[in-house]
Amino acid sequence: YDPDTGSPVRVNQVGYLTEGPKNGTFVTAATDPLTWTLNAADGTEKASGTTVPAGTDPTSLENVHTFAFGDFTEAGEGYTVTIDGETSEPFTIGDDIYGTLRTDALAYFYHNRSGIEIDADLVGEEYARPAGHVNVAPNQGDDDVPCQPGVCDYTLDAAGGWYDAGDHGKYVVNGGIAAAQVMSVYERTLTTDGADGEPIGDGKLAVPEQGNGVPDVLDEARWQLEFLMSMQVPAGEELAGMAHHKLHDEQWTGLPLLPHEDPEPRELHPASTAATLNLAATGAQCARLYKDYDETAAFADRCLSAARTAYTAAEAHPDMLADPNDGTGGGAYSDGDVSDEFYWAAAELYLATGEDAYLQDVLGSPLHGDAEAVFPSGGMSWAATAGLGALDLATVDSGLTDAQLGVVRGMVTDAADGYAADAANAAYGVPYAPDGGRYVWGSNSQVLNNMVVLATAHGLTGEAGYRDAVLTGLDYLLGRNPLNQSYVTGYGERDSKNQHHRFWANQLDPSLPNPAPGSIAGGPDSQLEDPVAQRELEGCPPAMCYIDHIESYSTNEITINWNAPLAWIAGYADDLGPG
Ligand code: 9MR
Repeated sequence: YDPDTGSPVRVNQVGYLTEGPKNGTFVTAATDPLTWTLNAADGTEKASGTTVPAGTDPTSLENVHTFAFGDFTEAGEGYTVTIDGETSEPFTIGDDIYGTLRTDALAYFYHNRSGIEIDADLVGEEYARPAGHVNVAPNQGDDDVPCQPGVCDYTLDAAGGWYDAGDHGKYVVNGGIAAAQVMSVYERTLTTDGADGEPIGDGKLAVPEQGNGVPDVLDEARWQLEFLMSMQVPAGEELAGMAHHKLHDEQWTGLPLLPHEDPEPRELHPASTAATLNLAATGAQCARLYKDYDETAAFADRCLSAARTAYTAAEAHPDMLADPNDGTGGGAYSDGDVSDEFYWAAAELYLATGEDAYLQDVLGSPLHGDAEAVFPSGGMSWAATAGLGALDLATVDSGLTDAQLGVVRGMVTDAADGYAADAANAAYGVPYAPDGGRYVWGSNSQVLNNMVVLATAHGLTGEAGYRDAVLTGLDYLLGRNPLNQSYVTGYGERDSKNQHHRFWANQLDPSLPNPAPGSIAGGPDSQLEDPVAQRELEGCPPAMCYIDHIESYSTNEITINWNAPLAWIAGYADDLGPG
């Protein structure tokens, strides 16, 4: 295993905030400190210092040094760092380095909408495409989807929503956390001192709903919320109020394949408790955010009613687990433990309604007060959602007593303390120390979700250490890592651009585009869970088990539930810069 990692001087290839920490990593056999120099674009030396030897980094099994130039605060572009004759990729120092990332990361969702034409006027000719799954041949359409045999005898109109990922499936579980985090991109701006939601307001994102009086980020989330609600089992049916786990093609399709060309029959899969609670949680969050706009007040009511019905149904069917073997034609997204989904849904319903019954379910949950259970060291994910509820309980105005608020905020800061310590211990500054050192499928999203917890703790306490760990997390994702890889398309000199995706498939068909800017790759997965990874990455150290190859779906896919925390973090980081 011998990847091309370019320069051994590793930096954030996008840049560093003027007043923020500025750290890098140097791969070298040397054991004594070395001199680093910071160079301006014209080559003049602007600062220098010595590296700190850090020994063997367990995530890359390489000997490394770290270096820090946070004291240097002169804004500019094209800076590089040179150590021992080796020079880094160029980077910027400035306050406005994450503004386009905030909107690009959100643009991902419009690009991946189902059931609507993607308009060239909004995305350019390269990314424009016809509507997918609207029952125009050869498509089967999502407007009248039958169940798998034996599952139900009705059909649902489940058109719309976002495609999950590189495939054309639509799943309620990862769809739920993604919708929640996109809504939280907006809600963060309401609950955090100094944040400014204007860059995602009406008229700011490239979405067809511009100018409708509602913040564009809420328009985007609504596209998915409507789909989530459409997955609910209709009244009068035996499982009324439950939500179907997912809808996707009968058989897996190959790459490349544009959505409107997908000829496979679509099928609804059985209802599950997890999906139902995703609907309850996101419906409740919807109710609380969309009621503020006249244009969406009725929609908010509909969300709340769906959320209540879903929660009641989940209580009546608390152990309908999705089948882990139901993975033909789409992902299984099975989850053997739904106590976290119950916690999340109860928290959101309490925050939406103020009702004591929901609060008692929060307080009575075995997870409540247990920071390690609510925020696992590996991070929140589609399968570990309790933290979403805890973050909202900690930040959204409610009738919680000071003591109750102390417990939830304590969980957030306890977890953040752990992630900050992980970042401080890591030679690459990453706030992610998974069990056994194993990087999981979608590890970059785990890093991001830990950063969301850190950023929330920063908002609650103002402690700079939390902010710094978020920023070193961004450094890791944008190039300061063992592969010298920026995992976000269009950001940094060595960016990922061949992610696993059925129509952003330029690697397979030059007439198709690469992923749109602002699309984050899943990242290193040390389990090597696809044939390309198994062939190309054998023997890789954990943080190097990644390849920018379109067929490596376990290391290089893109999904809505990974881009959502990227958008959240980009907004947070953009708001850190003055003005
Ligand atoms: O993100 C999912 C990851 O946590 C699982 O380990 C993996 C295998 O079950 O599945 C991932 O989700 C994929 C889904 O099953 C199918 N569409 C693409 C998703 C992202 O790779």
